[in-house]
Amino acid sequence: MLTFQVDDMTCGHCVRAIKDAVRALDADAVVDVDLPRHLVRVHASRLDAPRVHQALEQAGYSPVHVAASETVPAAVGGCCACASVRCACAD
Ligand SMILES: [Cu+2]
Repeated sequence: MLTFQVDDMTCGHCVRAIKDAVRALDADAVVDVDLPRHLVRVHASRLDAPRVHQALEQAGYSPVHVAASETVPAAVGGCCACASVRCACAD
């Protein structure tokens, strides 16, 4: 499993764009997104971290690869910056 912290993933639109970017590399990839914590987990045996990182960058995001053993801090600060789509972390 590859885990990325993507702090500029802020809403459902971003989630879809990120999933699409990963699945463009590997149609069988499973992408779990934890939007409140800005985490993207990719389950794909055919992909490695640099390829996923590059795809997310090309989709317009700033991913940081997180080693599996690292604990990820809880999301800091406010909520979604996208006004057009309802943010999943608003509840
Ligand atoms: Cu967004």
